[in-house]
Amino acid sequence: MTHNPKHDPNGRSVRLGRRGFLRGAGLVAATAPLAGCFDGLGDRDGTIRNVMETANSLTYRVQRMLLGMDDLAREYSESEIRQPQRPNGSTDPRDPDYLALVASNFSPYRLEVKGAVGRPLSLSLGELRAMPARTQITRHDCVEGWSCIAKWTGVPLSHVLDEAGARADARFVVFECFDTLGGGAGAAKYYESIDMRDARHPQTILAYGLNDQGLPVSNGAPLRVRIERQLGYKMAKYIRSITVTDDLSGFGGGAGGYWEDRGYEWFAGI
Ligand SMILES: Nc1nc2c(c(=O)[nH]1)N[C@H]1C(S)=C(S)[C@@H](COP(=O)(O)O)O[C@H]1N2
Ligand SMILES: [Mo]
Repeated sequence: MTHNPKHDPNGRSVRLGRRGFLRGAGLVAATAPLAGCFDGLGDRDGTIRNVMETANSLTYRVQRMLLGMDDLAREYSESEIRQPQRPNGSTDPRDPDYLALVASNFSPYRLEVKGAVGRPLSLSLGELRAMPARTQITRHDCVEGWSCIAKWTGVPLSHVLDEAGARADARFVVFECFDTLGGGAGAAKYYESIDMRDARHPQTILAYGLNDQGLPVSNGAPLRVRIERQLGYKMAKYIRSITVTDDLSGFGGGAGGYWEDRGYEWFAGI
């Protein structure tokens, strides 16, 4: 499946999702329990988005104000996992370097951590799995209007950033991926970026496990990021490197992500 910006809910650029809004207002308990994967979320915040400003920078500031630094996204119980996590975007990368990793069961895989760090790292999956782990059952919201609840296990990104000695005042973390998305002249490597606040958020993990199993190829093996307060397209799968930087202009088309280069907003808070 691919995203067509024309089909993007027209308020996505300014969306202040119901969850985020109610959480900000302290009304989480009033939201209906949601379970499994389901469609039809397109209108869920129609009222709110219509009254919000359109400038992404303003949205960003407003959401940051409402959400706070460390507010947690809602976590669910085991019984609320009803279906497998629905694979979307790239689900079976054909890039030769990725296929080579699949062929050797990811044993040669190394996560590169570089940029504004005191100690650049090259981490094997064994090293990542030996780090402190966090498991969380959370809801994934795709901009296309579907959601899934799934259980993710991985190492907090903040731990990896600490190990690498990431510069404390650096602004962004960029994820570069193995997969190429799109065809013909539009084909490009997937990448994403987040600010340091989301990078250091306690629920931001580099996940290698899904629903108590290893992460499947369709969901981003061997490593994908979870950023629980933003939409699905921010959560890079098939991560090959992490770069700490103040400047997004050197990556992809310069807008901070594959979909951002094609018109999506950089801050996709929900
Ligand atoms: N590398 C990479 N990451 C990606 C994508 C992709 O195509 N390539 N798609 C994004 C989108 S739009 C969504 S909704 C989620 C889908 O994650 P899932 O396949 O685990 O459901 O991954 C995101 N991360
Ligand atoms: Mo998505």
